[in-house]
This record gives sequence, structure tokens and C-alpha cells, in this order.
Amino acid sequence: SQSYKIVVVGGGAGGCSVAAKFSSLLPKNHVAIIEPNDTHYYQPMWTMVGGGMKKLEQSGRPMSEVLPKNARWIKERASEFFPKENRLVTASGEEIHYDYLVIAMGLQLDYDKIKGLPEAFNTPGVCSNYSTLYVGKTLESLKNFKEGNAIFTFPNTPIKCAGAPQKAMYISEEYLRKHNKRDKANVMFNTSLGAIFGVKKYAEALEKVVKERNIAVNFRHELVEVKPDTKEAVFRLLDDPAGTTKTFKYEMLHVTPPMSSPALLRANKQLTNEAGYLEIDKSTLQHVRFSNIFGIGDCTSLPTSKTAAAVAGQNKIVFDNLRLLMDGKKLSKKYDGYTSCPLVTGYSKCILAEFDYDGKPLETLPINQAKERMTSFFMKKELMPQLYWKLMLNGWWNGPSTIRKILHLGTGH
Ligand code: FAD
Ligand code: UQ1
Repeated sequence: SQSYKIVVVGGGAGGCSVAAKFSSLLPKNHVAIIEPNDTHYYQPMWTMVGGGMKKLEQSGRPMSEVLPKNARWIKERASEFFPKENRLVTASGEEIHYDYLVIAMGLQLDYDKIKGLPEAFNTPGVCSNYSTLYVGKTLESLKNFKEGNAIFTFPNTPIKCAGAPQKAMYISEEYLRKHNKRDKANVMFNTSLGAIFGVKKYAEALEKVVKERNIAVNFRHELVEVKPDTKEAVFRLLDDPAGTTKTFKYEMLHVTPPMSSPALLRANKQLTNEAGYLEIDKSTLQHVRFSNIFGIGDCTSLPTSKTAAAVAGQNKIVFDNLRLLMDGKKLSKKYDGYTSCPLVTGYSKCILAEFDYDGKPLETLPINQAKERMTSFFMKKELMPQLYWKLMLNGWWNGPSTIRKILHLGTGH
């Protein structure tokens, strides 16, 4: 059995950035990170990979290079938590004891909840930017597109980067136009939701975009089955009596899978809420029942949109509050729900949504970010990856709130 001051579960955006902060504060190997994967992916780049603007290889780096050198990397999967005993067990049966635990396990993709998947990914036209396995098929499907429906789905669960299903669609729509196939295509967004976006300001901007570009939006349509033999996709109509479905032919089908909190986390009812997410205080990010446990990112109950930008806004809160706890002081740092979604609308433009828990826009730049802009696109495509690899993963990026305050000095908002 091993013992550490701080154990971090998950070496993704949240785990890596929090571990980096504590590793520079504490002596060598006082922090351990449990993470089974060899490669750390910058997932936001997959939207660009799907459109052929970046290569998949550019989105990954060896885990060994991004995890903090001063921390012990336990290259395993955590398999069971014993929060009352301040310990957990890994897949190989190793016992790990901790004083403090940070859980950053992300979300699990549930492609198999859709009948016919994942097998149908081996057939023409079915693709998904959400997985390294299927993101390459997005561009392939666009290249091979002849005529018919190009359908983009949004599942009936919370997902990471709620804007990404639409980004895939806007890029694809522009691709089809550029390659003189747009008049043969019927582009549609079949979403389980009842609105195009959760924040009014950006929803209004996106409603204009879909209208201008002749994209059909079908609300409350949940993908339940893919039939590759007949190239049909079956949707459940969520507002109709249970069981009512509607079938669409597809030439291209971009699937955003249902997602859930990782099964192993959900299995521990002491740690999670009804929906299975790690139950933490929305301001302090401390667990509601175990004071020495904190959470960050997609696996948590935080009622904000799940993004890397949100993780950037959370990591200093976890760091500061956990240090206060170690010093026996009152937790005083509060997360405001900051999140951001760069809504890429094609090969050169982007709406840069930023907002808080109340759905109130919290824009960094003193310009209207709901407008499609090339500057926002450039930030998303070129600056964000640098910001992520060089600053965020080293614990040096806490989101743009300081920049926002400076740029808004004197403007009164
Ligand atoms: P992750 O980064 O997913 O990391 C979770 C880690 O936990 C993984 O490394 C995993 O291996 C590990 N893990 C899981 N189970 C275990 C276990 N049992 N034991 C140990 N380790 C475990 N965000 C933005 O801000 N802007 C964007 O434009 C954007 N676009 C996106 C586009 C796409 C297509 C996708 C997929 C995501 C996008 N995101 C975007 C979202 C962003 O990638 C996530 O919100 C972010 O990575 C969440 O960080 P996390 O640490 O919570 O989870
Ligand atoms: C951000 O901080 C971040 O994390 C590094 C992202 O993930 C890739 C983002 O997409 C965005 C938009 C932000 C917010 C940063 C600025 C400068 C607006």
C-alpha cells in the first residue's frame, strides 16, 4: 500500500492542471496522479480534426510529458473508492491512501446506448468528432458525400462542450458549399433539446446562422438507432407519447453520443448525486459529505456547461480552497460558474460564448462576442491549443477573468 498527501484521479484537463499546481507547492512525490492512458488529448481540437483543419496527431501528447514531473504517476485505472477510510483501490488491487483527494475523471461516452452503434461506424457516412476512433470519418464522409441528408445529432443527456455538435455541422455545411455539393445536401440538426443553445444572447445569434444557411432544426429528436444497411437513423420524438419514432434516411450522420459520469464513480452512492455526478458544492468545489475530497471538471455536479474553459475557471478555486483547508482555515474562494464555448461556424468564423451559472454573458473582450468573427476563430484554432499545453496543463492558466477585468476597466460592466 502507498500513501500520499494528495491523490488526483484522472490526468485530463482538470487533474493535470490541479496536480501541476500542488506539485510545485509540495515536496517531490507528495502528489500522486492516477491515470491509465498513454496519451493526453486536447479534445477541443477534434472539432477542427473533423473538418480537416488539424490532424488527429496534433491533438495528443504523451501523458509522460504533460503530467507534472514532481508528482508520482500511477499508470492505472482507479477501481473503487472508500471515502470514509481515505483510501482507494486501483485495477491491479493496489491500495492508495490519501490525506486529500481530487476527483477529475471526466465523462464516459455511451455510444452503445444507441442501437446499431458502435458497429455502424464501420459503414459509410457514420462519424463522430467525440472519439479518436471515429473523428477521422467526419472528413471522409464529407469527401464521399454525394446527395441526401447530412444529419447532426445531440443526445438526451448532458454532454461536454454542448456547442460541439453544432460546430461539426457548420463546418460540414461550409465544406459542402465549397465543394459544390451544398445544393444536393439537406443539412439538419436533430437535437434532444428544445432550444439551440442555453444562453439567450448566443441562441439568438445561432438562430440567425441556421436560418441564413438553410439548416433545418428538429427539436426534441433523440437518436435511438442507426440502420446502416438501409442508411436510416431512427429518432424518438421526446414530446410525443412514449415510443413514437421518426426515421430519416442519411447520407452522412454525425453522432454525438449520450454521456454519463464514469460507471465506477456512479457505483459509489456516497460520492455522487442522484444523476451519478460527483456531488460538490457549486461555489467551493468541496465534496458535500467528505471535506477532504474536491472535484473538478466534467464528472462533477456543477450546474454549468462542461468545458475545458470551465475547468480553467475551477482549478485555482480547488487549489486555493484546498490550501485553506490544509491550514485549518475557512474556505473562501468561490467559483461563479464561468464557462466558454467557441462556437465555430465554419472554416474562418466563430461566436465566442462565455457565461456564468446564471447564463449571464461574461465576455473577455470589450466587443460583442456573439458576432461571428475571424479573430475569435483565430483564437480558437491557434491560441487556445498553446494556452492549453503551455499554460493550463502547467497550472498557470486560471481562465480569462483577470484579463476581462482589465479590459473592462471603466466601462461599468
Ligand atoms: P477529461 O479531460 O476528459 O479527463 C478525464 C481523465 O480521467 C481522462 O484522462 C481519463 O483517462 C481519466 N479517467 C477516467 N476514468 C478513470 C479511472 N477510473 N481512473 C483513473 N483515471 C480515469 N472545451 C472547451 O473549453 N472548448 C472547446 O472548444 C471544447 N470543444 C470540445 C470538442 C469536443 C469534440 C470534445 C470531445 C470536447 C470539447 N471540450 C471543449 C470539452 C473539454 O475537452 C472537456 O470539458 C475537458 O477535457 C474536461 O476536463 P476533465 O479533466 O473534466 O476531463
Ligand atoms: C479557455 O480558457 C479554454 O481553456 C484553455 C478553452 O479551452 C480550449 C477555451 O475554449 C476558451 C474559449 C477559454 C477561454 C479563454 C479566453 C481567452 C476567452
